[in-house]
Amino acid sequence: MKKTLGLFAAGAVALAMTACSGGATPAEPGAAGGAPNKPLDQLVVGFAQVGAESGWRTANTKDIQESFKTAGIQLKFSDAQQKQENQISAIRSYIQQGVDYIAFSPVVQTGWDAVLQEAKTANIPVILTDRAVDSKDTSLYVTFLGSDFVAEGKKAGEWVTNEYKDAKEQVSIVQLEGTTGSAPAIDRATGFADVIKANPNLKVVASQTGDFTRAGGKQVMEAMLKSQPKIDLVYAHNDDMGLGAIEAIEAAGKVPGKDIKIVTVDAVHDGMVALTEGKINFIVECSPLLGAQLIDVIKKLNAGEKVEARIVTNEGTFTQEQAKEALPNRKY
Ligand code: GZL
Ligand code: ZN
Repeated sequence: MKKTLGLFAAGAVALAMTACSGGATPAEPGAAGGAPNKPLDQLVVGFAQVGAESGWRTANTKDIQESFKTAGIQLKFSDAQQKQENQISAIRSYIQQGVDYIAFSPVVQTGWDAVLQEAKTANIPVILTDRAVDSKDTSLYVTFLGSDFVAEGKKAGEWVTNEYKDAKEQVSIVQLEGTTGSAPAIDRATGFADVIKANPNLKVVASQTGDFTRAGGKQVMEAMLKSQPKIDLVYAHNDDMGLGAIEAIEAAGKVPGKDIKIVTVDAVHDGMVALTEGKINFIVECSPLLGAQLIDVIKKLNAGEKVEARIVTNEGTFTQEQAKEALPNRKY
């Protein structure tokens, strides 16, 4: 009897050992790589934000900070001023501090594998919010929570195609691109081009990055107004560059929304105001309100529950009429 008990006990210990060595069933509390099942007020999350380049970004930051406050989860927050090296060093510092989770919006798609591997080695799950990375190894992050930027580009293309369906001559389009190498800039250009190629009259005569900022949009638009004999429409990858383009168009003595139509993406407050004023003609929404979904992912991981590998935010589009309706009760 004594011998059997001894064997049983040894077996149980061995089982427990494997359970704590990281290959654990997620529900095993405290197991490395498993679910910590910590009380929420003991969780610490490191967030490496892109910067404060646009109205979208500041709305996104505010929403994330408020969501963590409401959830009672500690947030360490950094602003990388749109520099990848700053985001990488912020992520490294969160690894050093041994946070429970790391979340970030990668300023560009490439160059993340090394630091994400360091987080994985340290058993710190990483959550991508807003923008994606092009890492082939999807085990480097738990989920990508954010918009479908190709779909956003397609929605902009559909409006333009419809607006000019009866055009008999070339419609000259200039494109103000977002940050070079960023997922939204790459995908919004792809989606747009995919749709407008159906009508050979629709031609992108110039395309340049304004880095998602008002100043960038204004500078690029000033140059394009000088270099392009004719511009019928501006497709700006975000409202802020569209607002900068409005300043340049007005300074050139033309009427934005009429002489030169404008289509943008985001639907932040100032963009929606310009849409109600007719200076922008159509806006494709990109929601910055990712905080609640990020908290939900963290709670699920903490409880050892499954999380979808891709969580797409739902968002719509706005005409001038719809903007007038929506503006009074928008959160940002
Ligand atoms: C899109 C986001 C983009 C916004 C810009 O999800 O990454 O970055 O469209 C922001 O306004 O700067
Ligand atoms: Zn206002």
